[in-house]
Amino acid sequence: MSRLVVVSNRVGDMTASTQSGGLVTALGDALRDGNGIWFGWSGEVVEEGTPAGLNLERQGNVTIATQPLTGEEYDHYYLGFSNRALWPVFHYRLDLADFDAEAANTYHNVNTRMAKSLAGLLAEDDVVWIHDYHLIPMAAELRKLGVENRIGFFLHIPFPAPEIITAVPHHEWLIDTMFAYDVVGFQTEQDVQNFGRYAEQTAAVMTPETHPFRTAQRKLKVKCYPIGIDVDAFASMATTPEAAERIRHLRRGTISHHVIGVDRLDYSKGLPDRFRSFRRFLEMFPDHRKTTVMMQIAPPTREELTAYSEIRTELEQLSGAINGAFGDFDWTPVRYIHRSVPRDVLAALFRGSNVGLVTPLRDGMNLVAKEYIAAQSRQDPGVLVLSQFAGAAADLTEAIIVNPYDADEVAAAIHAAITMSLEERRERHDALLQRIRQRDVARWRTSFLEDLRAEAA
Ligand code: ADQ
Repeated sequence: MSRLVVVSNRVGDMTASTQSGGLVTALGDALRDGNGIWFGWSGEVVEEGTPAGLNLERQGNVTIATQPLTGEEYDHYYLGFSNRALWPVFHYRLDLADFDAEAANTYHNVNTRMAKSLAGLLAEDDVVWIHDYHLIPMAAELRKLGVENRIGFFLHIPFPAPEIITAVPHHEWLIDTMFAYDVVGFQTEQDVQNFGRYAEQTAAVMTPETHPFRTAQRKLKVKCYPIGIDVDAFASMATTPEAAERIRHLRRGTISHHVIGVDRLDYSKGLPDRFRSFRRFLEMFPDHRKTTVMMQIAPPTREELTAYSEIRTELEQLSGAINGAFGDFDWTPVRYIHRSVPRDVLAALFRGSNVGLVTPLRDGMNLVAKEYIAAQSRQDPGVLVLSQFAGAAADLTEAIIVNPYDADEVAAAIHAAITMSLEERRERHDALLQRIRQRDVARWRTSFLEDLRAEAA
């Protein structure tokens, strides 16, 4: 079988355990099976003028190929265009987007430089799988260098409606480069439709004669490949003796209802709205006050960006205000933890919580929703409350689906979840568990790679 070359902004650690999550779990086996290469940014930031050498390291039978970024590249390519322009726009937050021409240029240049380094590593029949919004134009840059290999792209975040994406200056250039791929994968049918609508409405993209990337041989396949998790690996972390001990600790004293949220501290995750919804729950259902606790685990990310430091301050104020207004000497309603937590601890916390609160304002998929389901006991499962704006909502229809902007609705959903009969909880959970098993991470990987390799053989 042809060798797999994975390209992503950050590369994973192939020596980490298979339970580490992220792309390592998702792609590890496919890379190991065929002596693959994983190419991307090393995470290092070096001074301008430092030769941008390629660092090659063998981890088992996988080659890890990385390059550093200069300080300027980090500021403009990573923080600037990727995370101050594309991330907010793709999550429908035009109000937070900052379009800076220098950042856009550097984004292009980093993609060009990375493509040149990667081209030198490619063998004729390698298949290349590029990931996410940092690297959209990479295939176009590879094509310019004469690379004719099969190249696929998967977008982990939403592809927004054309009315939104056309706000990005030079969006035609950016989206045009997606036509240099053989396969473009999205999380949901909605994303596929949005891409189709954009293509229809933007004539330049649709004219094959004017499109240098489209040839009779290269037809673009656009499809939805919903990402999943390794259900058994996650479930097994939730059922260890250590997990049982943690769970006992969660529901102590008067606490019979434990509500959990786990998200990177990102404005797309709807955390302030979630805190306001929990406050509404305490106002609307005073009987549940002393028996219910909400734990929110939200590790910091992208802290250099103002939008992220602002949301941190906002959450600290909101949790402080709720605890001040409602808390008592023997009860703290909100437990807010601003750091990363080992995955086995997360699994135990999920299993010990009656309600999983996953209420992003926009999310490509949201794996926490699937992890919460995987961690539950089948005999006595908790209830998932899920935002209609998470990609996961397309599949996980037996969750309580909510509008995260509507605090009263989310508050009522928390109440419905903690008062739901065991029979209904089991029915919903069985259906959800079946769904996440059908569409697990192995299926995501194999279906994408089958399509990518389809005409390569
Ligand atoms: P993210 O925005 O990072 O991913 P998500 O899908 O929820 O969102 O994945 C987060 C992962 O990080 C989960 O595995 C979760 O358990 C873990 N995590 C979160 N908080 C943690 C904490 N405090 N400590 C340890 N681990 C924590 C992007 C897109 C999503 C898409 C994924 C995969 O934004 O929509 O589902 O990629 O494609």
